Order: sequence, then C-alpha cells, then structure tokens
Amino acid sequence: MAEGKKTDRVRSIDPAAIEMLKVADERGIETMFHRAETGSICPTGAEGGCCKVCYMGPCRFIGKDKETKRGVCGASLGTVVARNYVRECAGGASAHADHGRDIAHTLLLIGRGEAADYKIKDPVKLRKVAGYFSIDTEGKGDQQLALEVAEAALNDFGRQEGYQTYSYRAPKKRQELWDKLDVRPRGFDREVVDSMHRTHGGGDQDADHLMRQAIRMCLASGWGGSMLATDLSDIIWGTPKPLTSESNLGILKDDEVNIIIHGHEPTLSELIVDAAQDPEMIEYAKSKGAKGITLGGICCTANEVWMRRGVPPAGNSLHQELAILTGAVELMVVDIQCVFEGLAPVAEQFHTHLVTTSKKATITGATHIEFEEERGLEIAKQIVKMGVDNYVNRKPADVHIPDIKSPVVAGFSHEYIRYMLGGTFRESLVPLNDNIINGKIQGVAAIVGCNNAQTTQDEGIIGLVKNFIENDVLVVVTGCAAHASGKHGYLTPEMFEHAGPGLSEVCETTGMPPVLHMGSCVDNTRILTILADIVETGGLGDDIDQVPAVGISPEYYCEKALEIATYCVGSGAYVIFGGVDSRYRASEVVTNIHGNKWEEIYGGKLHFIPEWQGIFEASMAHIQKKREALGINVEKERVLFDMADRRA
Ligand code: NFS
Repeated sequence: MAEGKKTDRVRSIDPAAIEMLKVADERGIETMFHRAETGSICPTGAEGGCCKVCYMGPCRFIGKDKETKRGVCGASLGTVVARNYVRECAGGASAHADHGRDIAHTLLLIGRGEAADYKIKDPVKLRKVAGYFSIDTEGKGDQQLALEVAEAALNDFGRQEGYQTYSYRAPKKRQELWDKLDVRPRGFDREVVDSMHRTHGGGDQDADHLMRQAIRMCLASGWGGSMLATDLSDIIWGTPKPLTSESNLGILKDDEVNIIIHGHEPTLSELIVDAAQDPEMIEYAKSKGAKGITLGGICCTANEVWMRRGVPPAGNSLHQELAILTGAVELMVVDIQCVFEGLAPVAEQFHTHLVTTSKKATITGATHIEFEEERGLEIAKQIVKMGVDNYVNRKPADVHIPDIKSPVVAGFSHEYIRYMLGGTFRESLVPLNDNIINGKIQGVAAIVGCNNAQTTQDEGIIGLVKNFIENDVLVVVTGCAAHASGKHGYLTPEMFEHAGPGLSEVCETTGMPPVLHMGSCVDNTRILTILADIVETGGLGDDIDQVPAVGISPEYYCEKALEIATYCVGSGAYVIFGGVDSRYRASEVVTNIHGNKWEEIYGGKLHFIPEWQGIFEASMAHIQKKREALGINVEKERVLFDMADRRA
C-alpha cells in the first residue's frame, strides 16, 4: 500500500494531504477520507431511484423493470428523478443566491451609513452596476448610489412582475431563446418557491416540464443571485487584479499564530484580514511568544481573500480537517457552505478553537460568535484575539506542518483579462478571439468545483489542467479546482513553458498565464460574462453555444455544483461532471434530457463521465466540433489587410 492510505484506493495526489493522512492514521483520527472508505452508500440513492416526497413511501425504483414501475401515488421513475433534480438544484441555487443577497444587505448598510467598517473600493463598478439597474448616477455620491443599487438588487430577488434584471446581460440571441421557451428567470425567490411547490406530491409530473423549471430557476441564480454576489463583492472589496501568494498547508508557520478562514462570504473574512494585520494585534501576538499572525484560507472564502488581499490559501475542501491535524492552527473561523460537521471532533483532539459566525449555521461543539456587519471589525478583532490567546495552548508535540507549498498568482477578473490583453486604452477580448480563430488557442476549458472524498483528491482536476494546456486549450479555474491548480504549481505565468506551442506563444506574448484563477464558485458568473463578451467581441458565433468551450467539474460533491451546471447548460455550454457517476442515471428519460434534449433546445448539455481521461476526450471532441461548425478548424491562408480592408 502506498503512503497515507488504508485501502488500495489512492486518497489524494497532493503530497501534503498524503503526509497529513499518515498522521491521522497513526493517531487514529477519523477524517472524510476515512469515512468515505467505511461509510455505506445507498445503492438506490446513488442511482437516483428513490422518492421521498410523500409519506405513502419512500418508494424505491430498482431492478430491470424500474422504468415501468410506479410509486404508490403512481409516479413514474422519470418524474421521481426529475423531481429530485429540481429540488437539489433549488438547494444549490439558494446557497449561491443567498450569498448574493447577504452581500447586497452589506451594501445596503453601507448606503445607510450603518456599516462603518466597509467602504466602496470600486466606485467605477458601482456605477456600472447602477447602469444595469437603470439607476441615474448623475451627481450622486458613492453612499447614495450604494443605497440605491442595494435596494434595487434586493428587490430583484423578490421581484413579483417582469424578469430578473441581469438576465438582460446575456447575448441577444440567448435572450430571444429564453423568451421563446419561456425560461427567462423571474424573481429568484419566486423561482425557488415555484420549484418547491411543483415538486410537492401531486404537482408537476412530467419530466420535461420539471427539467425546464430546473433551467429557469438556475438561470435565476447564474444570471442573477450569483452574478450579483460577484459584482457587489467587487464594489465593496475591489475588483480582483492578479496577486502573488503561496498555496497549501506549508503556508502555516510553526512560530506564528495560525488562523484559518473557511467558508464563503467575504463579509467577515475581509475584516479578519484587517484585524490580523492591525499592528496592535501583531504586537499582542508577540507578547504571547509568537512571531506574528499567519492567516490561511480554505474553500471559497480563501479564494475571495486570496485574490483580493493575497492571503495564502491552505487548501481546498478536503483540506479542512487536515489543516487542524497540523496541530498548529489556533483558530478556524467559519461562516457558511462546505464547512463540515466533522471539523468539530477533529478540533476536539487539538487545541484549535472552531468558531462559527453565521446566523444560518452553527455546529454542535463549536463556539458561536455571531457576526453583525454593524460591529464587524470589533467582532473580527474579538475572534483574532481569541486565536492569539490560544497560542500558548499549542502542544509542540502535536505540531506537524508539511513543508509543502507552491507559488501562485490569482485574481483574473473579467475586467483584468480585458486589460491584460489590450492595455488601459484598448482593453478588449479581441486578442483572445483572434487567437481562438487562428487556432493558436483551440478553445477554453473552465475547470471548476469541488473535491469529493469518494475520488482521489485533485487527480481529475490536475489531469485535465495538464492535458488541456498541453493541447493548446486555455484553462480558467474557480473554487476548489482553483486551489488544486495552485497547490500543484499550475497557477504561475511560467506554466506557459508546459503549454502546447500555440497557447505557449500567446501566453509569452501577452503575459497571460495558461491557467487563469477567476475566483470562487459564485465567480463562475465571471466566466458567463467572459463567454457573453467573447460572443459580443465577434468572430466566434452569435451565441454562447457556438464558442469552442467546455465547463467541467471533475470532482463535484454538492448541489451548488449541480445548479452551476444547469445555468451553464441553459446558457448554451457543454458541461461535464466527473469523479462520481450521475445520481440521475436510474432514469433513462432524465439521462436523455441531460445529454440530448437539452442540447437540441439550449445548445448546451450535461454529461456525467467519472474518469477524467474520458472527460478530456469528450471535451476535445466538443471543441473540435464547435471549431468545425464555425469554419475555423482549418488553417486559412494569411491575408494582409490594408486600411480599406480593415474598415470593411
Ligand atoms: Ni464551490 Fe466553494 Fe469547494 Fe465545491 Fe464547496 S468551497 S462554492 S461547492 S467544495 S468548489
């Protein structure tokens, strides 16, 4: 057996994780990696043939004749699986859009003058977003505009009439399609309530009709809640520009107070950064015998403070327990999403304080310090001080920090990519489109999403990143896939040396790295913006489904990932999920909708391909198919244009 594993499966390809799992094994401490090997997975649920929406069941659909079976109420397997799909999407969409709503609330408090610890860092973007909401900006200060934008954004969530404002940011042709199909999203809250209503027992009982609502609800998050989360975060904390940092558990220091920020919303984590950088706090840490304070991030909150403040990321979601296992973390502060209950029993074995902060999420065994924006910095300081005070309780014998980290560059917002390619006065995506058209860049692969304890950590993500860039496919990464890319050394400009000849040449000329970190999971909407901009820029078709691009979540684990996939498909993208197989495969009807009907209707489709090699082949074939359809698959003779040609 290789290092760091109990069974013959490989738990991770990350050497830091392998090292820490060895510590866990030696000390008999259980983590997600262990439970994935010992827990029992329901075979019916794994295929999706289980209905729990009423109390005449639960009804199981198993066996060869499952497609023709009926539940007690008469429900067919197609209805059951589609209903499950809609409900799971509702969970994911709610998480992302509620994140957006929370940021809008912070902006509202700024506008009202009730959150003195926050400022408007990007007034230009504030005005741009005001424009989307048709708010007159003339003669208005930042605070007034913040108030008006926040009110408009919050109203959009609960909109009773008309359609979501951000849906009008999609390419024209896409909008026409949505209108024709009647899937343009209405208010976000209405879409989720509608989805929960129609999936109640005895409601919508037609798989096609149910899956259409999944698209409409998820579009409400993609071209709405999530996109607002990104835009409003940029307004308050700044639109990201590339920053250098380091990644992986080796960023923790054995002679400093280590505090881990984990979760999703930047509202608290930004102030934790301020509190930890306060000279008085650093002096206080020194008075406790530490040399300073080190912050590290986990999951998407890490992405937020990594790309805006340069805070080093300690790892992706499967690293959360491993960070505590180093014995060198004084405090882990968490808010919402992807923060697992298994942290509490691991923290109990060490001196680590686990602190929950969200009104929406507490964990048994953790200390709860509820966060309020109105007293934001005061609370952040209280939490950081709690970590500093805990430094004296660290047990040197428990400390095991793997000496493993990689340099990283992160923070390629859509705005920065335009600037990088054209400079201040000619910022545009033209060089990107041109190089896709001339074939130096074959296409774009968005590698996004999670880790999943059922799969080998990072293996699928890294296998794909490596092979795509070697084959001249530009890669953009977000979420935990971005962490994986960073930990394994792929987030540096020097990586162009490992890219294929065409991509390498473009990267060397423009200074663009071949793998671009675009942020957290709500920032997948930055990718939507880029795709819409590619279409607008011209030469690559008139809608997103014509662009040679794929979206992949190689190690997805949660409902949020499903929701992202669904809004991407509704926007015209080919999406592939890997690692674990489809939870909807029990139904041929739903599998056919995912893989065929959606492509006929939206030009995008969803495939589940567990092995990353299969994902790579399907992606390259798709990119070539799209290049062929655009007529850019064959090298054209180079024509020199004079001024008249150019004007034409
Ligand atoms: Ni995305 Fe961020 Fe990671 Fe997956 Fe969780 S942290 S919102 S869901 S696990 S990428």
